[in-house]
Amino acid sequence: MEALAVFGGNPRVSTSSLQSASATSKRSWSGSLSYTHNLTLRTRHLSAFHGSSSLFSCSPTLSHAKRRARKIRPNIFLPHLIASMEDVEETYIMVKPDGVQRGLVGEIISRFEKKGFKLTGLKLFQCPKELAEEHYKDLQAKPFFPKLIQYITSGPVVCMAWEGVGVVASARKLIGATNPLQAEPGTIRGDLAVQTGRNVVHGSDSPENGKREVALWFKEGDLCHWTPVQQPWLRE
Ligand code: IDP
Ligand code: MG
Repeated sequence: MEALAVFGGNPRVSTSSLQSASATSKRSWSGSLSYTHNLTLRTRHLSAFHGSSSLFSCSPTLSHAKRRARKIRPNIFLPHLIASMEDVEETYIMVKPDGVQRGLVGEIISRFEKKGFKLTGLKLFQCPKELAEEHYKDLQAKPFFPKLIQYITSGPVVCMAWEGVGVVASARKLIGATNPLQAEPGTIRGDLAVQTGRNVVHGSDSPENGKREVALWFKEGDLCHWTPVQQPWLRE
């Protein structure tokens, strides 16, 4: 390898031979790495790097011939590169109508914020019946389905998209068991609710459903791809 150059976050930058190795949505890219010999790889969360200088010791402005003459080898710090390519998931979190009515919106958002995940979408929304039915289509055969749809459409919900490595499973842990009486203290449902039919919050149950639900509740233009300043303090 000769040299690598770091570019800022254009999510629509070039394709690559390495890109196919990563089965992630375009939406979640926030940066790119470009190898000067027509090898371009895209990665995320370059802000997790402590600037390009700590990653690449070889100046990208030197010509190939000059570098060869000087026998300069780039010093890529591999752990940073690997960490940056860890699978960033997205999850759909929703404060249900009871959570909104009970004034728990701030409390619930705060739990995910404090944990260190990245908020990429947020809106207060009156959910139409069709959307609620589509969202919960896997539960269609359950006897509680009609009541569930009535509950979810009974008032505004707060829709959120969150992003991060391991965010789907971690959010489920933060939320707690479906039945709030069985949810551990310290979890959202364990601390703030008493009944399954009023369990204040929803969280996607798999990375696939995370993508599906974020796409269902948000238009691409509603989502914000940004780099929190705290990122280098959250992931090495
Ligand atoms: P989850 O929200 O923990 O993923 P699911 O089994 O996917 O739990 O159920 C979706 C939602 O359906 C629950 O959060 C709850 O609001 C509702 N629900 C599930 N089981 C029951 C039930 O037995 N009675 C009433 N509502 C239920
Ligand atoms: Mg579920």
